[in-house]
Amino acid sequence: MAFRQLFDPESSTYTYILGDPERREAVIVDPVRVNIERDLATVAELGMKLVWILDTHVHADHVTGAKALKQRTGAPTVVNAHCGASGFDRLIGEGELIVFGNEVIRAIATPGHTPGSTCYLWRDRLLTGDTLLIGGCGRTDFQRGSAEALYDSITGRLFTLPDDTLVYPGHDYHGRRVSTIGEEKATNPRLAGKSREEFVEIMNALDLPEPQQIRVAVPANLEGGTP
Ligand SMILES: N[C@@H](CCC(=O)N[C@@H](CS)C(=O)NCC(=O)O)C(=O)O
Ligand SMILES: [Fe+2]
Repeated sequence: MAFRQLFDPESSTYTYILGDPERREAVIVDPVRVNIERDLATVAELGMKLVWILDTHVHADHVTGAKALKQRTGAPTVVNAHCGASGFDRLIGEGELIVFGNEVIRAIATPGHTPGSTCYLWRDRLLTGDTLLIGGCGRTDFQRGSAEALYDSITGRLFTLPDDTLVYPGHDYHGRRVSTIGEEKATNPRLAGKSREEFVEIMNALDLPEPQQIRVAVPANLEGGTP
């Protein structure tokens, strides 16, 4: 297997490249528009062909590179059907599989941060988008977010995975790169030992400033990003 975790310093976004070295096929998850040359170079260095372009949700803080990468590679773009997005080739739902080379990624629908937020499970690792962050979670105060739904998604879907499942988040604002389901269950301050009501109270009291790019990013991302 091949696996790369790439960082966008402006939005603190992680982009992931998953590859099958045998069949030389790769998948990218959450590409950022401004970094597509880097991402294409990484796929080329691996000697692979990009065959799927996935987004974990409609992002509010950066413009996705999905459509631009599709234009360059011909690979189809994917997002969850509940995102309300129109600019993607495949709208997926709970339990659907993305096949590349001899590998399979499973989509786990985890509404909460947004109604269409999806985690992607591949082998021993889970790409959580903004559903579960290291020591945190995605906010629920815009894009039809729901703290109740997020609690149910995290505790009911993600925390029932094996404890040693690796957690690769969509963002980290403190330089952390990877965690595990077991660690998040035990130490995530928003979730460890917290009831659903306590979690909702925490989320409703966050009072975060709007992402700087939200007014540009959301309309662009509903269309799959700018070509
Ligand atoms: N300062 C950042 C804020 C980004 C932000 O709000 N990120 C969302 C994800 S789209 C979030 O859920 N953040 C969780 C948190 O900050 O705890 C920006 O302007 O882009
Ligand atoms: Fe987000």
